[in-house]
Order: sequence, then C-alpha cells, then structure tokens
Amino acid sequence: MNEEQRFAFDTWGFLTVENALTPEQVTALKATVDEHEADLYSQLKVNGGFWSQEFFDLLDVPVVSSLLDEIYGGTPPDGLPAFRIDHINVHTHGVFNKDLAGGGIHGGNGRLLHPQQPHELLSIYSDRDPDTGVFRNGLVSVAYELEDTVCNGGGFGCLPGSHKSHAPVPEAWRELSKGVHPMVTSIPAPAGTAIIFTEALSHVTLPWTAPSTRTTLFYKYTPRDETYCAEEKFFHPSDADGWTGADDRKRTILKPPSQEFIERRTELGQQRAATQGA
Ligand SMILES: O=C(O)CCC(=O)C(=O)O
Repeated sequence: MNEEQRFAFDTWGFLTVENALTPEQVTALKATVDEHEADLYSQLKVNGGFWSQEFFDLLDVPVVSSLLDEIYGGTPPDGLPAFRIDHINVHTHGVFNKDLAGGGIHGGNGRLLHPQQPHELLSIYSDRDPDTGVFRNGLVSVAYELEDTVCNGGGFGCLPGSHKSHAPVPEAWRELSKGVHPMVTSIPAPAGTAIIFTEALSHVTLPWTAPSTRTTLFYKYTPRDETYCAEEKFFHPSDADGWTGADDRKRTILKPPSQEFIERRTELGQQRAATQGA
C-alpha cells in the first residue's frame, strides 16, 4: 500500500486502484455479463460455477491482493493470502438500482454500533492498531467498474469516514430515491478501476442517469477464518478444478472458514436469538 492508499483507506474507508483490469479484461468480462443475468451470490458451483476464465482470475488480482493482505493484517507466515472470498455479486443498472433512482445507504461498523454483541457475529468492522498501524477488517468489497462512472454522477457513493462512526446514519439521509443528501460522496471511477471499500463504510448505489449500462462486479472478502454469508453459500477449493491458474493461492481464497469458527458462530447466533426472544 502506498502512502496515498493507506491515508485513503484509513481515513475514508475506501481506496481506488485505476487500471486494476486491462481494457481486454474489461471487454471480455462485459461480454460475459451480457450473456448472463446480473446476479447476487454469483459464480457458485451449485449455480454452474465461474462464468469464464476472467471471472476466475478476479479472485486473485495481484495489485489488489497485495492491498487486501495489508487490509487483513499482513501476509500470513505461510505466504498464502490472508483472506477468503465470501461472495460475488454482479450488478447492472436497472436490476439492482431501484429503477435507477438510487438505493438505500447501508453498512456501518458493527463493532462500534453494537459493542455489546459477540465479535464473531459482527462480520462488518474496520480497525487499525494505534501502536503498530496494522489494519484489521471484516467484510471488504472490491468493486470492479466495467463502465466509466466519471462524468455521469452515478455509481458508487459513500459517507467517507463513516466506518469510524459510533452513530447510525441519520434516517433522513438513507433513502436516495427521496433525494441525495449533499454529504453523500460520489466516487468517480473509469472502467477497469477497482474500488476497495470496507463494508463498515456506509455506502450506496447513486441514481444512474447515463444512457450506458453500468456493470459492476463485486468480489467480497473476509479474513480466512471468518464469514459473512451462510454455509450453503461457501465456495470450496475444488471450485478451482479445471481453470488455468488453479494454484494454492486460489484454493486458499476459495476455502471456507474453519468448522470451529462456524460452530462457535452458530452457537452465539442461537444464544442471541434466545435472548432476544426471551
Ligand atoms: O452500487 C454500488 O457501487 C454500491 C453497491 C453496494 O451497495 C454493495 O455492494 O453493498
């Protein structure tokens, strides 16, 4: 991470990497999306697997993975990635953009907003050790823009710095279809850019007014031994079988969290439900 990226991620909760994808990758990925439907929790084996080699390659884009390692506390001693893929979403305008009028602001730092809850249940957080400067993060998104979001005022929006907030986003700001509060910041990104943001950052889809089709791929990661999504949505190392570049790195990224973590999380979730129901 260079000093600009470290400042941006620490202070605002996101950073951008221009040219993370080559124009050839952008073209190939867009063509593949056009053959499919925009999809949440996409690329899972049960749904047919990765749509193409380019979709598989995006699991581990070197310029992005080195940043993710730092975001997740540094490269582990085994030299393999510090993170796993949690889920992949494919968005196009009009499908997930509420008739292009803008979405609802969501996200927030679970550990600051709900400090009384067990950490295992709060997969959305962002932290930095004040002494060492080491980052610790839960769910982190890498949004690959396949269409310019520079001049049209649409695309990814957020409240920079809100990943450090102990207070929820004001209700009156939340629903963008009712109006975009001036504090909501648009993050312009030419096609091929990766926007890397912690889901602890309050963020949103801005109204899209351009005639072009916005196409964005969201690769969402967690630390190796954590999860955001439920067990039936896990990827598995064998999902790499048959693809070029199916190495130990990719298989580590596709690995589910440990069984111990899953059981502990399930138990804590049941305890919380019982307490809330009591
Ligand atoms: O449209 C965007 O860029 C924001 C997407 C979003 O809200 C999310 O991935 O949680």
